[in-house]
Amino acid sequence: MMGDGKWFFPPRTACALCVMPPVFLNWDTGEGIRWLNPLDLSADAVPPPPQGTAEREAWDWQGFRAYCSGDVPHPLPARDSLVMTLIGPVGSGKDSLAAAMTAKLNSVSSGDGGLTIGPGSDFEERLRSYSAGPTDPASPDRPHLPHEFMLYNSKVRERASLLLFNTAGEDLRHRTDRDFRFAYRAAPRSEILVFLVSPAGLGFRLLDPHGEGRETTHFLFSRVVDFLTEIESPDSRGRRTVVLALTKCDKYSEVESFPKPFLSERSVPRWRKAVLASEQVALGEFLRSVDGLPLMETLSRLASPVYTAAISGTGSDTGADSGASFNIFDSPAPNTAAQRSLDPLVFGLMRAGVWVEP
Ligand SMILES: Nc1nc2c(ncn2[C@@H]2O[C@H](COP(=O)(O)OP(=O)(O)OP(=O)(O)O)[C@@H](O)[C@H]2O)c(=O)[nH]1
Ligand SMILES: [Mg+2]
Ligand SMILES: [Zn+2]
Repeated sequence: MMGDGKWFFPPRTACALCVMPPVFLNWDTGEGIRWLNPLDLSADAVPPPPQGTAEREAWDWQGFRAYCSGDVPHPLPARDSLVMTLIGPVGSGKDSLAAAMTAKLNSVSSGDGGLTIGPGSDFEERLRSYSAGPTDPASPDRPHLPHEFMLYNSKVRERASLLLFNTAGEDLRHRTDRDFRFAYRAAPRSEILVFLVSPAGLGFRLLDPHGEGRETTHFLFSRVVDFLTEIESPDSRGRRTVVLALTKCDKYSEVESFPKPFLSERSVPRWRKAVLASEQVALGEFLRSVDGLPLMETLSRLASPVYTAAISGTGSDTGADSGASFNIFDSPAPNTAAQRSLDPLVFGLMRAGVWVEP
């Protein structure tokens, strides 16, 4: 698993939390990294002994951890990690998507793609926090913090972590660039960016009276895209997966142009590339029919292709502004395919080359 210099998961090359200025990381030379003992942060940083040596093993046992050498020192995520950020207007379903993902992780089996995904340690706590109503916007003393998921590839026996950053719809309304940068600090370095649009954002106001309308959604997304392209580094575009997630698709059950197979789960093995490819075509046709292509074009400034996902059954909108309502103990709603909430992640894993088809 370690030591032979061949890693399945690509190592991060920059700290996801320090965007301005970016802190670049080199896990082999130690660039950008300070190794500290969390129990004694005042002690001097130490250089790590080479991997695979007995010295290193003893050193690891002492509990040294990688800290960022940026302005504000903080623990670095694992060497092998992917970052995913959710972006969308107020009430577009970000928390609900995160909750459904968390609850459905165990439906990814090694038979699907050689990978299994597990929550870190705090499954219950995380479901609660995703169900706590509208998310507060980030502020300097309360930044958005990621939840960590474990990725495990049983074929090559390697682990990596996935850091999921949820943001608030309110963040999109920030006026100053500084606030904006702060709220989306992990986005420029995210391998997976998910933009959520609920039916209102595609022009279905009657189905989704509380949602942000088409023009506003497009305007807000263009602002994020402008922000990201302005501070983009040459390496980020190639590594990035951008997904337009159509949320609350259960509301399209009576809409003729919406392809109905998306309202039920796929059969095993899920996420077969041929199936995904034909689904992309079907969703593309739906988007064209509702004049959603300009939105796709705007997002394609960040990466191409832009993937689409159809998310349904991650909440119910019945309690008006009650926030995410996904509950793993609920019986499924009529038009529900909550497993599909893992699609944005799977697209990202495939693109990062860490998903092996069975
Ligand atoms: N019908 C339906 N409603 C959903 C679905 N997913 C979420 N909702 C509802 O949409 C509302 C908003 O959901 P949230 O997940 O809190 O939205 P958010 O994007 O986190 O909102 P902010 O934190 O305010 O930015 C809640 O009432 C959810 O129950 C879905 O798949 N179908
Ligand atoms: Mg939220
Ligand atoms: Zn940092």
